[in-house]
Amino acid sequence: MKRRNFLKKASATGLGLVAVSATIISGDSELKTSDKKTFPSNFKPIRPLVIATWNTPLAVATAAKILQNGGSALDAVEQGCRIEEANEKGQSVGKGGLPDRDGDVTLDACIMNSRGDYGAVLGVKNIMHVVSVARKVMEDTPHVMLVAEGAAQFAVSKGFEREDLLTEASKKAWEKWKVKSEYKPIINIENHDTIGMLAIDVKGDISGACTTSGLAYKMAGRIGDSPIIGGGLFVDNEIGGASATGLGEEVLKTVGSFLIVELMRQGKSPQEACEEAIGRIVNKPGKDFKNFQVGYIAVNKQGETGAYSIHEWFSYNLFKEGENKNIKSDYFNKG
Ligand code: SD4
Repeated sequence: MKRRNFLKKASATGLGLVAVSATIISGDSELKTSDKKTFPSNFKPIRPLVIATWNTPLAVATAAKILQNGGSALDAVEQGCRIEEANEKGQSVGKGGLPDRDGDVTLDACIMNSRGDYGAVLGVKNIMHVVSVARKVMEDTPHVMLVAEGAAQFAVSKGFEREDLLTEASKKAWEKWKVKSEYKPIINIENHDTIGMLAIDVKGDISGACTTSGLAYKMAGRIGDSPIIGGGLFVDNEIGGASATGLGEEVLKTVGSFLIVELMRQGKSPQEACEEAIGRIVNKPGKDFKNFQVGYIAVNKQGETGAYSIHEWFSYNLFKEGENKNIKSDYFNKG
């Protein structure tokens, strides 16, 4: 039953819903429209634009170049993310990513286009460019997610090559970790280069992608937020997009990226929306957020951006109006 009909029926049957609060009815799309942030008629949306988690200047420059040449936001985010996947020094993504407890590098990635399509691969071994495999899942299969060996076989069928992703440096780090085998997420140290990227192309269309090797020394089979729609990434071409980094379990429990986009839909700026999403994590009763980090980035359709994290030292790269800058994010825990 439509909400309006339900309300009519309820008052006709004397259920006494006269004092229905604004929060209850705020889900109605007619009302939501009136809540939407309005921009002056001469407001020019900022485009093209790229925003990505952490200090990822080359990835962002690569994406920006595609957009400046008239390419699509989808191509931009895919190619941008591939830069970090191929960067062996980045130990949270692609080749060189830190392995799980058993020494296996397993990768997660997803991608969303401006039509709201989504593709993802989870827990994939031995394939470097998982963001591109995720795109193939989105475009060439009737599914949205492929996992582990099935995803790797699909990748191989599409021409991707299997290769060893464990570099000497990551192997050494894992061997050192094995001595104590202590698992605790370390703020900003193990979580420093998962890339979540959002782009707006010259036509104003928005796409996003996210790729990671997940938490270092995770349990075999563990999947975080990065490849999960609404967790590590969400894009709605009418509203904007959001992406996450940090302790995926906390992002998933609050459906962080979806939450941010929905808050923007209700009229919040990207900055306000990111702050509220962090608030949902840190304000849980008894939540000890001191020992983990979560960071969000967001952009709306007009090209306004936002970023917020629990702790200091989260940063993001932003390309707009011809400039590509690394910017330190504001954060919650100011002691
Ligand atoms: C995860 N969110 O798997 C990812 C980890 C991350 O930088 O962001 N690392 O939980």
